[in-house]
Amino acid sequence: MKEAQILNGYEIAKERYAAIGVDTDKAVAELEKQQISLHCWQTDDVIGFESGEALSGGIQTTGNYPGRARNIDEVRSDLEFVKTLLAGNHRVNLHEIYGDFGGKFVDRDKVGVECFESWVQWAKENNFKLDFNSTSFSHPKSGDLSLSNPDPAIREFWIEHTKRCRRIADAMGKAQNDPCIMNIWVHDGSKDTTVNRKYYREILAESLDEILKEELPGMKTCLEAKLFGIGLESYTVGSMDFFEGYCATRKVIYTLDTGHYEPTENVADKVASLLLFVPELMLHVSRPIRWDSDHVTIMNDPTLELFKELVRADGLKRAHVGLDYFDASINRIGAYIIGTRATQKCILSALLEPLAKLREYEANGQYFQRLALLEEAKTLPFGAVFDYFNWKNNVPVGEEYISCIEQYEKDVTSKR
Ligand code: RNT
Ligand code: ZN
Repeated sequence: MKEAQILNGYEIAKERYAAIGVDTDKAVAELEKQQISLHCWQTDDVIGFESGEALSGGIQTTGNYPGRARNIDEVRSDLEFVKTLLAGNHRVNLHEIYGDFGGKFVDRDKVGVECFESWVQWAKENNFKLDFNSTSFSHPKSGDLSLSNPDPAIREFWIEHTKRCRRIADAMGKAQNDPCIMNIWVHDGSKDTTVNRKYYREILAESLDEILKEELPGMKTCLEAKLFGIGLESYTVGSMDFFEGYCATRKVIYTLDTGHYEPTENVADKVASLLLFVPELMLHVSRPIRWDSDHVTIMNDPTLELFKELVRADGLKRAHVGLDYFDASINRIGAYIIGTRATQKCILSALLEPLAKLREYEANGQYFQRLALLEEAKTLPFGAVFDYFNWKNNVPVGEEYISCIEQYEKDVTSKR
């Protein structure tokens, strides 16, 4: 797109928004500050570098598009390329199985900071901040139950793993002078009718209490709830109710993965309740199609609503925004850019809402006016502001990134 076109479009948009009390420059500045945690597992279909064990634990990737990253250098090179196509400074979200194990097998109860030193170094060189995840899936000891396992040996193994991961996250946070956000998701559940439902939840709560005992100022822990997993359809130990209660009573960050709720549930509406009772939120922005299918995030109604609710609740500053999908059926780098830019579009759209006026209408009981303005806001020249945002940050504007990704595919990923 031509520079003059972008700037003219922006000037018109700026005036139009100003007329309803919205400052577009301010919204763009806020969006520039909003970091998005890029989930490293989109590069290689959640395989990692531990042993190449098949993905298990209720999650699944589908597709075999060529060009999957096969080793640590390829994951890093893909992420470095991704960075060139995104405005703003972002984070990289690592799973434990993406450690730099130096060709050796390091079991999960033996992992330590040394396995992530090269990541810390790489992140520093590339101006990324790191986030982290313990990994309880894809392991011979995963089974159906990990932290909620009645067998003390298995439970201890996973407690030890998770404690070590928290220490790794702490070291990352200290090295980058910014807390590393560590997510704990365990797949624990059961395929069929379960009668001891409360029992496993008691064990999970006990395990988590044990894990969280250690004070680690360089990191923050968050806990992810889920509806069900593949092969674990009837019962999920770490359900919504479980983690809402746990996070509220223990004051722990709640991870809201948009793929983890009933298909007709209004996920966005959870934000304004959760923010009253948990310290912060971690978001896994995803797109479920019929189930938790982890499709590439797009600018759709649920995602728009999610960020509108966050802005309306003044909660964006209490939310850590991350992505969580794994699509192996299309160009994986393309999947990153579509999803990250879609998330940025949804955030921008929320920041451009004429909130002051809408609140005034609501307070006065002027409900026709409120609905009318919400409708009109949908067709304001939002795209011109998003184009300007990308132009201002020297990254491709609009569909220009398609050819950049095609070029990278030609030069790099197609040769794998
Ligand atoms: C699984 C959870 C979890 C994983 C990642 C790989 O349903 O969403 O966040 O996707 O940890
Ligand atoms: Zn998730």
